[in-house]
Amino acid sequence: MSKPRILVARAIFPDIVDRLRAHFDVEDNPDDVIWTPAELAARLADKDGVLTTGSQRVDAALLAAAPRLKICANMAVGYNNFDVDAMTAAGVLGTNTPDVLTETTADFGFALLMATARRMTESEHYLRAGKWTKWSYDMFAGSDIHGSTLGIIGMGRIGQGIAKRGAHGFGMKVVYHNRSRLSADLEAECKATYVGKEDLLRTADHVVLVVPYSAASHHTIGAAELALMKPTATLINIARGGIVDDAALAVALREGRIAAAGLDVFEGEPSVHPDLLTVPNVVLTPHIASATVPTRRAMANLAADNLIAFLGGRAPLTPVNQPVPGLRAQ
Ligand code: 8YV
Repeated sequence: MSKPRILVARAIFPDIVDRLRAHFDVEDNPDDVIWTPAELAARLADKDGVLTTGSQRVDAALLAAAPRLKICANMAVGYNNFDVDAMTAAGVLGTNTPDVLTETTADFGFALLMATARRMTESEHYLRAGKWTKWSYDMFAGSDIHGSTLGIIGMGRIGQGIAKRGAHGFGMKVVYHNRSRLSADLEAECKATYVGKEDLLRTADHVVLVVPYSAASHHTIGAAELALMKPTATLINIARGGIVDDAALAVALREGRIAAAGLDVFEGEPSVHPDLLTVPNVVLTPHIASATVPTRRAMANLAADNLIAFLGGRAPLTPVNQPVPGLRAQ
């Protein structure tokens, strides 16, 4: 019997592609070419499965061009690149990579918070530019982390990881806002108090965004929300571009309406709003919150395991939908 055919749509660890080759006929993308949606669709015309990353859109048009496709395994916990309703209606399973990146991403969120509050990149640029000639009392004076109030919007697994780091490691008071409240046990574990979004924005010294992207969370932080924040506050976005109105944020940073921001994700990335590139009080990183070698390997392996299980007739490990089986061409 011939093996199922899959596409590994972006370059990933070669040994994990080899692991997939033991189960499938694999077309991969070792040069990491960024295909247009039409080029991706053409490659999927004869495939049973695809390993995608968070930047590849899977929508009704793509599914119509891929009549044999049964599974899209995202190498990402976020799956806003999937039109889940269209996939479910078409009988296509989606999977993601939860849990394996939680602690690594929470580490990074906290690192970005610290770098932003303590003005680490701004001061490093100053030093590298040869401008450091003397000590002065207010040179790169930032804001404290220990003992301050940490506000987390989006209290899923990663948000909880950041809360624990803040509460247990730095003695922060943690408040959070989420679609639903955590159980009393989880609130106690995270030492976190549920508050309304406005309350959080008004009282937090550091606001961290970890909410999944959807139409409902688009521009969770815009000009009106920035206006509620303390002028000394920092804003950290490790969630998705589009959660923050980047143009409004650049204005707020330039006008000193908030003290600083740390951003790992951007509207329209890899493009970055030009105004964010010219304000000094922002730390910018290229969507690397999950980027450690062990975690990226765990993500790729979990995406591979989902393909191997599902196309091998077994239950997927981390599904995001429940399509009716048998709707797709064999
Ligand atoms: C990925 C992410 O690196 O998991 C996610 O949702 O944002 C990152 O860990 C990115 O989406 C590429 O797949």
